[in-house]
Amino acid sequence: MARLDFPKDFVWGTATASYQIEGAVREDGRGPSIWDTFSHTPGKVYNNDNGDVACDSYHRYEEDIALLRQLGVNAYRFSIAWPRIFPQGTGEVNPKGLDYYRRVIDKLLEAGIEPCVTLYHWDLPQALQDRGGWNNRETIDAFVRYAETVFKAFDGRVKMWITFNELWCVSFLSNYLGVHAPGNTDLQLAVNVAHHGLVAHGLAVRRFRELGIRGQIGITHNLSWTEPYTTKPEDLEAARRLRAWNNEWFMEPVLKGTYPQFLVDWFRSAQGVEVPIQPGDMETIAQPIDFIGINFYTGNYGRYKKGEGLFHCEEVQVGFEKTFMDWNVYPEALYKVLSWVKEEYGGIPIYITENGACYEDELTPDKKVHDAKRIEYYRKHFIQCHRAIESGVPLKGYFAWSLLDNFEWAEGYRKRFGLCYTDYETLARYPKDSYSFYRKVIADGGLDV
Ligand code: IFM
Repeated sequence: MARLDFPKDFVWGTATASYQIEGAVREDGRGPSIWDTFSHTPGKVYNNDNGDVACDSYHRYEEDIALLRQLGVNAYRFSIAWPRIFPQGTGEVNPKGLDYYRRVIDKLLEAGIEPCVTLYHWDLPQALQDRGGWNNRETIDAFVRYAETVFKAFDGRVKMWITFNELWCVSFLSNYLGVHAPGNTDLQLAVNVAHHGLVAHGLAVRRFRELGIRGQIGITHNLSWTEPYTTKPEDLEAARRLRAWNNEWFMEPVLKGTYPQFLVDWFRSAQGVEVPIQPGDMETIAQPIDFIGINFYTGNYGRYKKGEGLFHCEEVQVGFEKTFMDWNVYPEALYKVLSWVKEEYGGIPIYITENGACYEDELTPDKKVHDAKRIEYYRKHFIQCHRAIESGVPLKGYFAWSLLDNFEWAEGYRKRFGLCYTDYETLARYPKDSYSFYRKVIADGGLDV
């Protein structure tokens, strides 16, 4: 048995997002978001579930913070719902929206937990979508106004800020694959959305610096790893295209001020799609940031197959265990991603801002959940985090997804990622075995393997 100790100042946390946990969608002046519209459109979400009530964290946040305190985390990542702050996206600030997050932040600080705020975790005000959403550059200006309002309101109390969560999902999953709100299926539109999100990120960072806001700011990308199945050139290239679509397309503009040229050419020649870059955009996007957030869940093997998807790359099944999302359990891919980020982008501090697993949980009559597979998933990923740190990757912290089971977007409530089980009938929360496991890792500052 070996002992894996993490650095003393390692940040241990959990993460959630507003629409997934809050509920109270019509309370205290909140305006509708694209997720209200989408989830209320029959057939878009499994079982036609929606976030009207979700985990009711809007009313139960004190209970959630008590769970965080018992867990022993030193940070909690949550997102602010833009439509609570500006119900119509722009216009007058809604003070009650700010008050809610002030209460959450105060409670966290009282509990000795650092708040880590994500500004955009997908709940775009519907009023902005009605004017074109992220396809319209006016949404960028609205975002910057929203961001600066929140920066000023919580300056000094929030020390860690994330502009966007997973622009790949905001753009390609939501506007090309049509799986998430607003549900479009147009590649040019998706590329526009990705670009405008990146510009909005850069402008918000610039504003953060101009205002002299204290603390660190970064962005979170969902990265994954496609390993080529063979060393044949066509397989190497196919896997590379898929990795670049998931990873470089978002990392390179932010950290180098360029798009991966071969993919720009690919989009242009294979799809007739152009990136809508305006003068100054790339400099804006590449504002220096303090850290990069990585959400990591899975990876795969890929090989060339003509006509397969956008990039002629098919996934090869090599016998990985799968989670209930049907995602491969491939912990070494986390190490590969972290090592690649260090090699490609130098010493930028990294936080894993999400990692976790969905399994079919069962609540026993004595209100326990014996989620051994989730524990194993965490254990294996902690080993890879430790391995990365040992090899010199500047990994500074880890946020488990998620504190509690919640609204899993198009999958509704059937897919559970929580360390705590949510009983959606009573809204009671029950810590699972994985919660106790994580608590011990945090308390011990590491684990025996
Ligand atoms: O639930 C989501 C989260 O909102 C964004 N990252 C992936 C999670 C699991 O699918």
